[in-house]
Amino acid sequence: MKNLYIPKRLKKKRNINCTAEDLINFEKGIEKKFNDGEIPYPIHLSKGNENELIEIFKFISKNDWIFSSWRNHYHAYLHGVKPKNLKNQIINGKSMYVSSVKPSFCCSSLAGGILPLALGTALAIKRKKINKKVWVFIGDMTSQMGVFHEVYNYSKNFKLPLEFVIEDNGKSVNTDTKKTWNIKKMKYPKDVIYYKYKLKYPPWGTGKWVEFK
Ligand SMILES: Cc1ncc(C[n+]2csc(CCOP(=O)(O)OP(=O)(O)O)c2C)c(N)n1
Ligand SMILES: [Mg+2]
Repeated sequence: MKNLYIPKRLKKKRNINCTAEDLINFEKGIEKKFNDGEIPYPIHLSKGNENELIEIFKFISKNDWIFSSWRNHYHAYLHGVKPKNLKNQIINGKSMYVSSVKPSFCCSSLAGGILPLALGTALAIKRKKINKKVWVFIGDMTSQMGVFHEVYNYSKNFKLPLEFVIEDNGKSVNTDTKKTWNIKKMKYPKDVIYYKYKLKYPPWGTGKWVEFK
């Protein structure tokens, strides 16, 4: 995949049985429930990055920690949160902060808010000498926040077991990220995972006017 960069030092850890179609169908189910007025809470749907995420999750052990954002349904599904459990959490208003103890999965709906949590977890894992890694998924706009640079530097300087995945859809809601920062080409350190994609849903909701039941 030309639009996906994975550093060579990373090794594959597991097979992913789930297909792009499984992911798309899961989100379609949520879209339908939302449009039918059955989810009176904010939702953020994913579409367009199935193949990139399926590839990335092959490098993630099932015991590792995942930290994600408001747009987390695909990450949770791929990390092994059972689809029924995931769907229930979303229906009950937790689309933006799905969580799970086993597999270890945590989100924050605050832009940048997840980074210090991922860092702290990686620090604890290192101190306790546990054989796990932490993976934090952030968007292109979040990657331009000061907190990303602090967390990145701290984690590298202290050699923490923290991997960064930058998901670049070019936008922050409807704002053009590169235009905002006057950037010609997004640039990242060579040791982060990076992919570019086009989000095939609106930034939040489904684009339809919904009357809640
Ligand atoms: C502190 C904070 N400010 C504003 C928002 C509103 N907000 C929700 S999603 C989002 C877009 C962030 O863009 P990016 O990091 O590229 O993530 P994407 O949704 O494009 O994957 C913003 C600004 C927020 N969640 N938290
Ligand atoms: Mg974005």
